[in-house]
Amino acid sequence: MNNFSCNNDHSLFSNAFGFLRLPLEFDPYTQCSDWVITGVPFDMATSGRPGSRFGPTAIRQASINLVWEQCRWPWNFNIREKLKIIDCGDLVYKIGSIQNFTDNLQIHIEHLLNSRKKVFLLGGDHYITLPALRAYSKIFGKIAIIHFDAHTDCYSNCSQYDHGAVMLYALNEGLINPNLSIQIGIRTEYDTKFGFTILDSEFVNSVDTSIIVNKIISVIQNAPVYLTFDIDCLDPSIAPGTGTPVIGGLTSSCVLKLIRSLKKINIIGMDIVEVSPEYDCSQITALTAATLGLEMLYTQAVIC
Ligand SMILES: [Mn+2]
Repeated sequence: MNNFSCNNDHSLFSNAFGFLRLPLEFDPYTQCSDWVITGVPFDMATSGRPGSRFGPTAIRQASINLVWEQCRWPWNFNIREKLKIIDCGDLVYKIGSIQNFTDNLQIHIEHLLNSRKKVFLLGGDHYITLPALRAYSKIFGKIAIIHFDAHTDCYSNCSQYDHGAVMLYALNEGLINPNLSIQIGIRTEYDTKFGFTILDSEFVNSVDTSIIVNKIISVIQNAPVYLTFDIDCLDPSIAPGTGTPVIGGLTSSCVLKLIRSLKKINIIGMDIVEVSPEYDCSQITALTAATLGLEMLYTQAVIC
């Protein structure tokens, strides 16, 4: 019978449930774990092309390609032996109600944080980060953010529910400390008045990655940090599957180096957002997101 068990399934296409083929745990609050992955299939705050509600499923599907490696290169250990990760499936909310979605996500994260778990969200559009920051701020006070994006998401002409104003609302609500926060990969119009350290894509693409790493560490210091990764910080030639692509972005090898350097940072929560599989080619955006997600988790396993 064992031959028919999904535990023995090493295929890249079947029995694909949670991230990294983890079984779905629908009661994550009482389960023992370090990190809880939650899919957030929400894209009602998208200003450009919708479709990131299908992001979590695409990322999970692509992550199956990463399961066969016991120790992901170039790490020298098996993450499963150092970090307990569970995937609790997708957040459920009343379809059509952005407020219900907002409340449900914040409550879900608060429950997890109160049971001493960290949360890794798979979006969804970037609006999902706002209820997450509200939950984190309730427990940790004003936190720092590392924000990878093509946009600052500080645009003042947005409605209450808009993925282009998430960081502005987070600032106005006092959830984050801009002086301890950094935005990386920006290449649309921006204003420095908000206090963030901004490393635009032209700068990131023209200097050695070690300079960027040192800058991140010097800005963040020892502050508790929420890492939010908008996939559109990457160049559209690498990550076309997203709602608001902008050319001139970062390369995946640059971003891999930056993510791997974050093992020295006190990360308390993470997300990857804006993967929109409808505009993807050969699942490359989903694979990139899945791989970066695994790399983010590896940085946390080093700390354990
Ligand atoms: Mn964004």
